[in-house]
Amino acid sequence: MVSKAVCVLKGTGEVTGTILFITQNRGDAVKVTGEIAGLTPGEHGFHVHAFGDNTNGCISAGPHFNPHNNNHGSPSDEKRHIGDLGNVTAGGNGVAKINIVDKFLTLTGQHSIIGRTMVIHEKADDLGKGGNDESLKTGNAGGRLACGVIGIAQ
Ligand SMILES: [Cu+2]
Ligand SMILES: [Zn+2]
Repeated sequence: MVSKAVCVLKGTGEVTGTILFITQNRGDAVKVTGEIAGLTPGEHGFHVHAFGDNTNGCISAGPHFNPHNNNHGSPSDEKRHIGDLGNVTAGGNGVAKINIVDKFLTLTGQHSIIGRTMVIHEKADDLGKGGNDESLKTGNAGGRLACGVIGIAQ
């Protein structure tokens, strides 16, 4: 059974984007594709945050989605937040093209990301290697430029 989800990113500034999530079978890796525009060139932290709540803008999405109580890490780490998708890189035109395959994300079951929020950050995510407490929580990725709730796609 193919599962699909979609997320439209919006913020208070210029940053916008659309992200698609697709998985072939329950338990398979999730493919994440899409585009984010209006960014400054370079790396920007990109995570699934815990709550699908936008009442006070992107801040209401809470911390990184972390049901196993791990430290923040890199997408390639065995122990990390489920929501840790690392960085996306914007080119000189401010557009980041996203093409990620992730084995920890899931669109089904208890730890499904549907109903949670995708956030694109102001700064690069240090992937837990920053050598301070904040690095192990947020990757020091700074402010939240845009976000959107992950919903079931057509
Ligand atoms: Cu984040
Ligand atoms: Zn994290």
